[in-house]
Amino acid sequence: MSEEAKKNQYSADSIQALEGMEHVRMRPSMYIGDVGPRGLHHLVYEVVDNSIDEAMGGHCDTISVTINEDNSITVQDNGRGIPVGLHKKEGVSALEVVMTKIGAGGKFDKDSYKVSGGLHGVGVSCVNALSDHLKATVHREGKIWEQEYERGKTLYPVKSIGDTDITGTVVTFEPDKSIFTQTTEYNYDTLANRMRELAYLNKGVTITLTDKRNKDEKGEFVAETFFSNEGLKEFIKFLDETREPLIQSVISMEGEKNGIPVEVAMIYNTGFSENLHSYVNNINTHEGGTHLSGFRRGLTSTLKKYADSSGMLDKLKFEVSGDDFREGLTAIVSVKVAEPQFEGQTKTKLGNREVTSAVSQAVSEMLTNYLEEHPDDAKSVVQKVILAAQARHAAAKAREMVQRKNPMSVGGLPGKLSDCSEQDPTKCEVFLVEGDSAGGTAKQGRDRNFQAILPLRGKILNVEKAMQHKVFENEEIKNIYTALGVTIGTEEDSKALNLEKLRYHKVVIMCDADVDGSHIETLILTFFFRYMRELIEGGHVYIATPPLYLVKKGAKRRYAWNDQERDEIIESMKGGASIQRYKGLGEMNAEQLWDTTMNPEFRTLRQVSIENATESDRIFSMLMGDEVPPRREFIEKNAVYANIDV
Ligand code: 0RA
Repeated sequence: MSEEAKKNQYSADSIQALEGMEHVRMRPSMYIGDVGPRGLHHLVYEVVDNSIDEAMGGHCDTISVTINEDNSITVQDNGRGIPVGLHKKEGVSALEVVMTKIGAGGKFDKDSYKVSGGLHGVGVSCVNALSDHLKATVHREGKIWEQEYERGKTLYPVKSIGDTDITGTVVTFEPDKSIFTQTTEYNYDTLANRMRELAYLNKGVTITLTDKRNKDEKGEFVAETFFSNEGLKEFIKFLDETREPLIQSVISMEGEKNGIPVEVAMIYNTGFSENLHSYVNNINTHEGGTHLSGFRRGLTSTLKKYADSSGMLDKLKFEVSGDDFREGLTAIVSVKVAEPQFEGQTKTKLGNREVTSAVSQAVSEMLTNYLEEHPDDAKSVVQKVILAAQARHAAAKAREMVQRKNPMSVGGLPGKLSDCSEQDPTKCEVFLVEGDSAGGTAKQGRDRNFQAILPLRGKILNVEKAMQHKVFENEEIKNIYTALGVTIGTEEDSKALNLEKLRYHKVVIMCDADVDGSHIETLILTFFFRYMRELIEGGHVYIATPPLYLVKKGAKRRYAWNDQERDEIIESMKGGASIQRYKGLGEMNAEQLWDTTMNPEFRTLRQVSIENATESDRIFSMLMGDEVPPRREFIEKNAVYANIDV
């Protein structure tokens, strides 16, 4: 290539790089999912993932994440440091390439086993593009190197700013307020949950999280250190902390099958729910996929073989099904896949076919060993499976009742449902309302064209403590199924929810804004989480937010949703205002309920999402389970009423 051609090539490349970065700024959602709180936190995960990669290669054992006072984030690791030398093809420092080229990642380090990377695997350059300001500092070969950027644009060439005797990379970034318009405030708990999860998934790596915005009682910054010696084994103990174990110890394995690193840990508890968590390259695969199928296959075939040969099934009059082996099971499957194919609605379902048999084999070997070495535990598990099969038999009948009713015929709808006239489900909403009296008010206040009301009587069943057939026999729960028009069981999965005939695309939980109301709200959410997870994942579940106060002065009426708003309104009215505290929905008349809580123009609906299914699972089992002490601790820690952000 001539000098001239080289120059042109270089500028062509840098234009391409620029275009890549511009594209990230133009279409951020394509890269980080969204520009709400989720996307904002995703930036941190993306940077941390790079350090995790370095740790997985065995070059790093400590990562620190700091939320700075101004909500900027600093991530530091003690790895080798991003190379700063000339990148031959690009003609600039490798550091600059990593920071400014979309998809550059670790391309020039082919030998490293690179499987981590954020959900979208976009790399740190994407974080750079979406940051007002970013500074990268590298400690490497005795020198400190630095480069800064604004909205992804390099401010100066990589320079050396001094000497050092450590190695590692430090990245500080400030998310761009013009992109993250909703909020640029980081949530400590959200980051802590993810760092804890990463520590369990990558044992031996110390991850610290420091919040410089807040101090504790001792006057020190709020901080936590996450570290796990035993990885998934400890993760299981953490998840099942509030459940009673059925067997002596956590069953676990770690190894490579057909070239795929596989880690599995599981335990049985005395409860009835199935809690499976799966990860691919440290990413939570909510929708499951081939690794989870492999786990199920290995578990079922091994346990079935054992149970058959034990003779314990001989007296059973019906077949044991796959589901029966998973009642009271908590398990985590974590695999590392070089080129993962993500499928499904939220791109969290693993598609790689070859993974199924790898995981299945791993699970078979692990379980066969355990059952041989722990005959007492093996017996307890088989006994539990038999109980589950019997309960399922009873449940099948109850479930048939739920399924048989055809929700499309008016006759089949629950009598308590006040339906809307609109036929297009995408335009329809149903309010699940606590109590008949509030239900009556809601019925008067609603817009009957598109809003339906289903009153629920008092406390609904705590599904966390109930066996399946009790759940399907429950009157209120049956009403919810028929009103929504959803059925259970698809061709692929006997437990999956069939949403094809969902009659309302918004399902709104409307409860009193007090402790009882929040308890009922939690009971309903628990039911949705355990039995209608797909409804939450589809973004159909919402929580209504009735106001707490009515402030009146003469003919003026204003509503307040918290104490601060109330005080501001009182002040703006300049004295003489009277305040009414709404203790329940029942204290509002139909018009007030419409104005504040139901009218789409003015209401605030909180959409329920499963940001972290693992954490939600723990919270539900804790709030709803048998063990009281941890629940009290949780509620005390979370003030007057536990506002679960699932
Ligand atoms: C590629 C090559 C080498 C290090 C890294 C990437 C690296 C990247 C990040 C991102 C955050 N922390 C990091 N630490 C290291 C080093 C190659 C070598 O030294 O031979």
